[in-house]
Amino acid sequence: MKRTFIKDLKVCEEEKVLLRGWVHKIRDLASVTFVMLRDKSGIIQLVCTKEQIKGLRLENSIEVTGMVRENEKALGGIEIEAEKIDMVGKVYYDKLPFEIQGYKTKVSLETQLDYRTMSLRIPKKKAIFKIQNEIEESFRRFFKENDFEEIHTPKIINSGTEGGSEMFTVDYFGRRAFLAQSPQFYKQMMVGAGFERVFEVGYAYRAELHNTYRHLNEYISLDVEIGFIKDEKDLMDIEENFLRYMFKHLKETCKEELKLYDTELPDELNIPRIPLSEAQEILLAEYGKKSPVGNIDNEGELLFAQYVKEKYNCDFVFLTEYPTAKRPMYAMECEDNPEITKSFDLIYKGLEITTGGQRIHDYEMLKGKMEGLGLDLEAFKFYLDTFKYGMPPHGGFAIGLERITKQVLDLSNIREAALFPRDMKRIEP
Ligand code: AMO
Repeated sequence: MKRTFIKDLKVCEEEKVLLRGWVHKIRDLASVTFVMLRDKSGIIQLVCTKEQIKGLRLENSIEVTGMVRENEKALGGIEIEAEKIDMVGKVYYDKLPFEIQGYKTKVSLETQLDYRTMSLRIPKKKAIFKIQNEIEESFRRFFKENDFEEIHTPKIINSGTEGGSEMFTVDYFGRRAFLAQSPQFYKQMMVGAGFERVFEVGYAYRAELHNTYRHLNEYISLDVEIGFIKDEKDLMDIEENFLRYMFKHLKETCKEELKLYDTELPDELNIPRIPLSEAQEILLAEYGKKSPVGNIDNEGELLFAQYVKEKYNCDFVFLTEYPTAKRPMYAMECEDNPEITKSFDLIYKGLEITTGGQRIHDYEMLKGKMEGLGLDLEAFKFYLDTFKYGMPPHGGFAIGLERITKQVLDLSNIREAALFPRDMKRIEP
């Protein structure tokens, strides 16, 4: 008999089915015994005999054959009258690390992460990754539908892309190599390679000494790069269109999962675009909040998000015109003011989820910029050479997948949105 997933069970279909899954809950009453069976797609009530549940414990994995019956009182209006239950996966524990059924939020995040395969069995925790999966799916679909091609670029590299010293080193056959902080150079090179429009879903590594609710040392970056743009406004337009597409897709595909998280997804999206310096002035005038030179700190981001929500009724804001001194060497300067770049950040509910911008595409200009910064041109030759052969005006952006998931669901810690998070203290499980 073919196995049926719980989500595919239909009311009024009195037929025999084969189900597989885990024992979620056992209710052994005087007159009747119920087992709640959980599989990857849902939970269903089994009506069993005392004999059938002998030796059965929570989280045993089992195989069940039985008849589908209608029952108004049961979850989803149906239950299974079990004919045969086979235990296919034994359990070996004295006490579960925490309850899966009736899970209490007081289980610390550390414990949840220590027992990750168990915490992921909790339907509400699992839902995070269904939603994350659909964010990724909508990203792929949207960009493919818009003539982008998916690429995969190396994660072991020989030079930094984002500046700073936040790189993990790797012993590469006796040579020093690094883990990529971003596919930045390679996605630009792929525009130069004639692909014009590319995207990548891949890991990025940051050796940042940050132990916060919003930093991971290994995160998934949704990267985009586009050739023949006019300026950075084209990039913000496309990111905004993607977000509209993503929210629609999530509403269509994750109804049940979203319900578990009491979160509102916008029906319409018109994201204000505000120059960074203006945002800093508003923060000072409205909240007496001083900002660091050329940036807004985390508290400022949260306050500014509050301001934007009140004024524009929007959870997002593009901060534009970041100072040249604060952006990596590849950022394109504004024609009328070399002090600022054609770049932006996207803040979502007070957290930066994207950085993007137009890049320098002229060989001489880029070379001059790198020399000015004292960079070793030899180490960047593979990148710089691309610009000798008719590199078009281009730009792109990157969205942190765990960060956008965290913000969609209002999770309090980014680690909740990573299956097996890597942070300063944790490299297992
Ligand atoms: P940036 O360094 O701002 O830009 O990173 C882009 C986005 O990636 C996410 N992110 C992180 N998420 C979790 N933990 C971290 N430690 C972390 N660091 C970054 C954030 C951030 O907005 N090359 C540029 C992008 C571009 O211009 O195309 C870059 O990597 O969501």
